[in-house]
Amino acid sequence: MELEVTRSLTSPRLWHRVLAATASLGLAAAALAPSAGMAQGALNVAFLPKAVNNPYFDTAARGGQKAASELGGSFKQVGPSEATGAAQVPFIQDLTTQKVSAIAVSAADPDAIAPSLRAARSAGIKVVGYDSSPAEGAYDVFVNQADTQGIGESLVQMACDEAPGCAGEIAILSATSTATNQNAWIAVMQQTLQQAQYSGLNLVDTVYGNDDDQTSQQQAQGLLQAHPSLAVIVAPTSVGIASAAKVLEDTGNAGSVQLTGLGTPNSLKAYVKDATIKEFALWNVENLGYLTYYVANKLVSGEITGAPGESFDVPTLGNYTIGEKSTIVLGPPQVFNADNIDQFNF
Ligand code: RAM
Repeated sequence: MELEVTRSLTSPRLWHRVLAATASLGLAAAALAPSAGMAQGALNVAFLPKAVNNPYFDTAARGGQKAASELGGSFKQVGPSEATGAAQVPFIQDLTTQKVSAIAVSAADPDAIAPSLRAARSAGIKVVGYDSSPAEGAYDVFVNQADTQGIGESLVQMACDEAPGCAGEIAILSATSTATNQNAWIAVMQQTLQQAQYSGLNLVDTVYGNDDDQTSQQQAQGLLQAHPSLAVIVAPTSVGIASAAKVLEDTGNAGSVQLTGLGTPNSLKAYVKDATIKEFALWNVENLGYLTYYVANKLVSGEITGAPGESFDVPTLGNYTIGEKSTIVLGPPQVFNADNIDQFNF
């Protein structure tokens, strides 16, 4: 588990109080002079998400592009269409051959991509993990979107909010079984469920939709069939939660089986308005990409090395200090519900 350093909220109850204010954080940034903070030589950063064609990663890419234009660097996003480590490896190898200055990667499988990332680092390329951490030793800095403990606890708290009387069967619809971020959150959920206040909740199943819409829908249907008394599905994946919402509506289970987790507001707005989903969470994904690009720039320029204790400023976001396992934390996430969802557009 990554140790957070700054700007995180660990209490799920506190998260619920973080309201729309965070939405505007950073997005109205004044443009910087193009050369401000720019690394020596051409700054050329490639983002490699778990998979392309996922709106979540497209939003992060927008933040990366914004930072690139502020810094006078170049930006590109490349990646596979399926979220596996094996499919990410050839992209890492290609980017290494191209001698990009930095690779920002969300690990679909931390161990599968570690050898190729280590080879990239040996070739002088900086590696920034974002969203889902690569293995230790295979990156320079990992940009965590929010405190891992806080995300896991909040997922349990939302399940408790949604289950009548905070009691009954719950199931997790995850992304891929190898994803660092998903597994870290699920581990925190399992620990949190041991607490007395959640003793009425019974985690009966964890299934994997691989961040693929069809597979996620099949897995959601499988949960409904296997667990006729299911109270809540928790889907900590932006793809899976939208797929599960569709299944609940299509099968007439919306309202009787509750759904919560992590997702993008635009993909879930309709489901919040018709009460298929009452609340879910996410962080400022554009800022995640923006911060990631700035970290890449600072590594390339030598302003930071990734060592714990180093601190630095990022325009509009503030000051960050690198913590254990060379990790920084973007900031607190946002809880979305019918009262605030119209204020967000991503
Ligand atoms: C999916 C991916 C990503 C996760 C989000 C919430 O897009 O699994 O890694 O952070 O959901």
